[in-house]
Amino acid sequence: MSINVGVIGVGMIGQDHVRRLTHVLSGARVAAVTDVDLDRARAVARDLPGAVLHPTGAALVADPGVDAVVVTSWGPTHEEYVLACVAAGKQVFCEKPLAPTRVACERIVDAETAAGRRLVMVGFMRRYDAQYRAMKEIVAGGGIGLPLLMHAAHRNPSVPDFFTSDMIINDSAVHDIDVARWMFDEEVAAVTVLKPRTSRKAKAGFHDPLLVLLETVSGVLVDVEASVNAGFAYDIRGEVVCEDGTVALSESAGAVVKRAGTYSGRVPADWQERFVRAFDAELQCWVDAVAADRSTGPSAWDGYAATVVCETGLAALRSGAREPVVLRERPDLYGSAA
Ligand code: NAD
Ligand code: ISE
Repeated sequence: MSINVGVIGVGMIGQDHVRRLTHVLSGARVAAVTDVDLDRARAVARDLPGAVLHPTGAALVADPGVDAVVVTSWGPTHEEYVLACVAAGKQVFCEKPLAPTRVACERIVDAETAAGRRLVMVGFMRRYDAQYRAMKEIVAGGGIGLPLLMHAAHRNPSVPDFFTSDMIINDSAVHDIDVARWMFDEEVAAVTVLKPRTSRKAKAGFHDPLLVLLETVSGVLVDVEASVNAGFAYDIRGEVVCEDGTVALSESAGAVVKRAGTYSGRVPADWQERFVRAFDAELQCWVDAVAADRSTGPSAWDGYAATVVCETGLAALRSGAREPVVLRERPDLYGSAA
């Protein structure tokens, strides 16, 4: 049986998820779409046999022909749609961020807790990347001792004009924040943000790059270099330093060329290229879970915790000080591990 998915927000990643649901994954079809830009939604619907074009997200969620919903609209609009799905008892895959503020995420956590079952999955796709998974398996296996540190870099080649300085933390580094919580199965306890010399390529008023220092509850330190004008490519790095060894992401080029006394390989152009398989795997996992009527993946709590760490990071950026992360009590619904 194929599940009928409704997609709210068919911009860049929304269209990419429509493509993978339609042509790459199994067990789902896109049955309905909407967007505030209705012309855009109409154009997407035209290529989807039998898909319904809805005038609003609320109408799409209420459609009895929609079994589950993908939310890929702008971050500040996620809360409304996720809450509508929870109220309707429909599973929802929400792209990051779950919502951009702590209070909005708390409203979602409260609604889901009151519903008594997990219906929300947040799109932290790095958890489905083969390299990050291999790294986590080695750390969790304990063969190289307890983790002490993680070095990470998140280098974007460039960003669009609408990108703000704060987005370096809450749009880009949010992925590294989720990785830190997931890699070590614990919450982030404090954040410090350091400002190296600013790149000449940064817009006026931007601090780029930033060095975001996360401290986990047990004392693992994670340093994240977050750059959005790296220029050369999309370069994602990670290395966990343990007591008896280290484990690092490998280069993602499929092949290394040796020529004229040099060796070289491709660095991905953008996040779509670097994480294409991870996006496929995360959405297939969600489709399979919806079909089996169970929950999976990064939860609303994970979305909440990541947003709180981002807010704390922005406070640290402004204060220049080490800022403690204050989370509310974790509801039983979400288990105990981060
Ligand atoms: P986008 O601007 O290309 O697309 C967003 C779409 O949502 C647009 O078509 C817009 O018209 C529509 N929209 C806005 N408000 C709406 C509303 N109230 N109701 C319905 N539609 C609405 O943006 P994007 O790059 O596709 O990003 C969308 C979301 O996906 C963001 O939350 C972003 O952070 C996230 N994202 C995640 C990743 C990742 O790596 N996981 C990558 C890119 C984007
Ligand atoms: C984008 O929104 C993403 O989520 C990408 O994964 C990230 O690398 C990029 O910096 C963000 O702008």
